[in-house]
Amino acid sequence: MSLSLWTHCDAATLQSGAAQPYGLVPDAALVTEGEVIRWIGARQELPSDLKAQCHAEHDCEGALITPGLIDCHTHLVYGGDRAAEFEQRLQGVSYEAIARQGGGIASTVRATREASAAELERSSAKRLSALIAEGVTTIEIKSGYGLSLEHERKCLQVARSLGCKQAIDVRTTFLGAHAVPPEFAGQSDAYVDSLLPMLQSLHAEGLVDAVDAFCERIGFSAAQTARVFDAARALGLPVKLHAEQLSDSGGAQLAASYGALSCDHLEWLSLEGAAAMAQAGTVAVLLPGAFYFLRETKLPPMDLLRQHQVPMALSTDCNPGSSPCTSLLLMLNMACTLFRFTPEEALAGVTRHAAQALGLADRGVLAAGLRADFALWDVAHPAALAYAIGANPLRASVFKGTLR
Ligand code: DI6
Ligand code: FE
Repeated sequence: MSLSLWTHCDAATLQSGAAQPYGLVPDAALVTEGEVIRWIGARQELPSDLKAQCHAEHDCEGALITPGLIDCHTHLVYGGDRAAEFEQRLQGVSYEAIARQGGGIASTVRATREASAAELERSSAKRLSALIAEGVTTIEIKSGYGLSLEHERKCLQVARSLGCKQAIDVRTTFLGAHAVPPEFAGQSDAYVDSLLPMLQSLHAEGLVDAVDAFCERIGFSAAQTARVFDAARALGLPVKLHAEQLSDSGGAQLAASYGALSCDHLEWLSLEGAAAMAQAGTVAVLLPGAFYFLRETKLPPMDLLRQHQVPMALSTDCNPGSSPCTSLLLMLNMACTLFRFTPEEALAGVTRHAAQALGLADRGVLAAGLRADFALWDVAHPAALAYAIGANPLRASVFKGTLR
């Protein structure tokens, strides 16, 4: 396998416990071997025999290198949009009230069911391209707007297909327990019954990497969520949960008891919930786009999460209802301004901790032996990535060792 050398750069490795903030290595060198990082460190310490084996050399012209960004919570594949609902909300109708009137998620379910796979792929590919253009190399995509075997399958197949056609790694999550579809109106338990064989089929078809649910008073109860998680556990699939977004439903404790990879949203997280997550090693995925777009006022308990040393990830939550957002860089900025993340916490939130939220140990930091997914930025300091609003300083990105 041929080796490539990357020099004339500073590297923010994001390695945990590094002596320097951001794991920063000034004047770094990086050696890739195929899809993997073979060596990274200070250029002066690069072993000469390794350097001699490098067939290609890339001059990064002073760029800052970070791990490829990871968007660990998206609902990227959907039909239609909710611009009219946005107008309603601006006139004072709440997100929950719209959902109760049959709008909200249900309206996107209608549009998603009506769309062909090709149409869904076309609209989703545009959103995905916007994320890739900001250095995203891994994305999680949830189902949850199909809500029947046929339409959940269609959405998950579109997600897989996007991952085959674009230079990005797609991880899929089954979110059948997102809302009760119209054909099960008033029968949410019967709908949950139907999810169990649905999950089995989709998993057998290789379409599911993890399982999620919306545990909320306008979603599913803790008991219903537990049944979905039992089905996931029987199939050996990891779980994650939309928890405590609009109220404290005890979802975090429940998810932690299943060893969940992550709990997401968490504005209403309690002390007990945070302690349970810390104990289980569950990542907190915070979603400032949804907080902003729904004009929420209850902040996630950042100090509680820090005290319990719960790893914090950040994501776009890209979806048509609560976060129609395709900029992960904007989330860095919003996490700092709205949630009081430090820029270093924010960058760890879209790299190291986002990888952890997906259960992926082979990426999220720059280190020997890990995937050669990284981004080259036209910035002098990593804090600049969280600082700018609406700028895109990406110069290039590398996916599995190849410039894209
Ligand atoms: N919470 C969210 O923020 C998204 N899903 C969820 O369970 C929003 C989904 C939507 O409004 O379409
Ligand atoms: Fe979400």
